[in-house]
Amino acid sequence: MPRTSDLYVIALGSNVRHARHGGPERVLRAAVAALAHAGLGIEAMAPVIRSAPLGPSLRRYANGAVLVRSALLPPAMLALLKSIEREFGRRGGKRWGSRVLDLDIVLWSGGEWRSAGLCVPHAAFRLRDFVLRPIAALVPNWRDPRTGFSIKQLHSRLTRSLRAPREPRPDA
Ligand code: PH2
Ligand code: MG
Ligand code: MG
Repeated sequence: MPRTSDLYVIALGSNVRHARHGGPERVLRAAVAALAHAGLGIEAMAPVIRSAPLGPSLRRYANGAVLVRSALLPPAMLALLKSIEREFGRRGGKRWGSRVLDLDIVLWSGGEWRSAGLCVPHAAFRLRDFVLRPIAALVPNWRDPRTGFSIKQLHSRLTRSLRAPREPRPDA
């Protein structure tokens, strides 16, 4: 069967204001418009959340996720996302440093993909609340091809483990 369209879950992040688009949440909305303009079918967008920075940056992030339809294979999708990041003024910069726009492929309906510089599902998405929370609002029943857990299950396992150290043990 020829490949007519695949689904992708793309995570969006921003913690730097853009001169024209405005603050991080506006950057994410402008980025979704740019994805549509580039020919991707926007099926749904998760509510944007604010999150504390993970890593050295001090500014809070806006994080979000979109479900998109496209016939592109993962390497072509990655190249498109990188070109949109550059369009928004993103330059190389420090690993995990502040960024005006970050677009990551998290999930692909084709399952797993590995090639130079690209790993789908995203290598760390199961450990990040700011990635899983928007995606759980978007596609709660999508199954992670690696673990077999649904996004909803991955998210509740993560938030349980994040909260666990503060919970008194029954026998404490
Ligand atoms: N992205 C990073 C590093 N740290 N922290 C938050 N809260 N949100 C992000 O999107 C994020 C981050 C590298 O991509
Ligand atoms: Mg990222
Ligand atoms: Mg990235």
